[in-house]
Amino acid sequence: FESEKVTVIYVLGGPGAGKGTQCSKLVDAYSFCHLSAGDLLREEQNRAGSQYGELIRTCIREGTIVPMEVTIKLLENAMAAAMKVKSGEGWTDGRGRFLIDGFPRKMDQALKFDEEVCAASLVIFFTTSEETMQERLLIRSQTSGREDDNIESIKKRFRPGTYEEQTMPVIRYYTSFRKVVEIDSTGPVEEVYEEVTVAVSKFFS
Ligand code: UP5
Ligand code: MG
Repeated sequence: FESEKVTVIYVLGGPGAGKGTQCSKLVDAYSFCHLSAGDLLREEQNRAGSQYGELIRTCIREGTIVPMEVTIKLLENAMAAAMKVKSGEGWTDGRGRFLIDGFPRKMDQALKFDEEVCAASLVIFFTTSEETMQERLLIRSQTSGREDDNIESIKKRFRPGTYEEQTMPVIRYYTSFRKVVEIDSTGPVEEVYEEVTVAVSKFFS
């Protein structure tokens, strides 16, 4: 697909900050195609014959970042597929609208995706306390079946060095281009969503 024909919004924030929840709500209101990098990796991990299955499983369990070539390829393929299926469907301005959730988590990923696939127009960044995030993940663990929703993996996802050192530079980078909208995601889902819609409506107006 041609990068001029898509609008990309990155949705970032710590584990359990509410990225997936808010993206699902936005999909209904703005006919976005929502691509969660984590979900795409989990799908690939379970795909029979995938050469990356074991690698992805280990990274997700250990809360480390999967080599970017794998993630970028999955995102690119999913975008191309959505452009074929969805074009014309609600994308009235003729541009594909993508919410990319949980990616880029590292500076090298950001630069490579911007350069080789498409530059992001906006970054929605959810912040809340680690306590809140951990509590949410523990509740979700009762039903999610996710291999990283257990206290050991949760602790690893929060360990110093992953989020602060790898993802925060990405936020600072896009902040320098005035592309970041930071939203406190501590409150109830609907309250957070109100702020999200303000940011997104402004962007599309
Ligand atoms: N919930 C949500 N909002 C709430 C609110 N306002 N009030 C009360 N409850 C709220 O939410 C988590 C839970 O909280 C849910 O039960 C929800 O109902 C509730 P969710 O919206 O699912 O949060 P989200 O931010 O999406 O959390 P997630 O766990 O998905 O974030 P992670 O960043 O940890 O997970 P992700 O799937 O993105 O990545 C998983 C792993 O994949 C990474 O650790 C890494 O190993 C790998 N990965 C890569 O290697 N590269 C990538 O580019 C991406 C992922
Ligand atoms: Mg998620």
